[in-house]
Amino acid sequence: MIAGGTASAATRTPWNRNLVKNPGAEAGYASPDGYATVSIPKWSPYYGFTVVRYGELDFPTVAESQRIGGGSQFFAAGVADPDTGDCGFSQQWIQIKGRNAAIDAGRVRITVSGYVASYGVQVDPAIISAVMATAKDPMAGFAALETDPVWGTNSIFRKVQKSMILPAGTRWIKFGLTGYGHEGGYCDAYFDKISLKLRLV
Ligand SMILES: [Ca+2]
Ligand SMILES: [Ca+2]
Repeated sequence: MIAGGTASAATRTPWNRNLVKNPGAEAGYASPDGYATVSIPKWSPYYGFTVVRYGELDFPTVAESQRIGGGSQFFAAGVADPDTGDCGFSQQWIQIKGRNAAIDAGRVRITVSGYVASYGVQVDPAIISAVMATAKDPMAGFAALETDPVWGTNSIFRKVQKSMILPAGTRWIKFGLTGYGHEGGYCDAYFDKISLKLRLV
């Protein structure tokens, strides 16, 4: 009994812990100029989504990183797709293990949070989202949680946060960082210190 309990506790998704992997863009390399894309450990980036070094010309400064505890790198939606004009986004799938009964009883609260910023006064909205799904399948999503869009912050980061009760049937979460439109050719939706936590209520 004790051994079995320990084993199942180890495989269960923990409460009150950040479930996002590489949440601060610190794993892997930054873009050499803020424009070129890079591979981002633990994330699936699309279009121009990339990682930028604090202090890169025309991007948030090292002092701004120090103010928010942002480390040396952050995420940016990046260069807009030249054909469609679409901004980049990045996703990771999170599986919730061993919590089905609590979820289906309406007793699990999800909270997403992070720091977001954009360039100058440009309308380059940044949104953090979580799509609740029954399976690891883009077609299996049935509910969504999104932070309020933020733009025009003059490269100053703002903390955003949003939460809800996880709907019954949630087994996976498709977590995403998205630039929702842009001025100029670059989608200046910046993200850092991203978090997704579950807690029992
Ligand atoms: Ca960072
Ligand atoms: Ca822009």
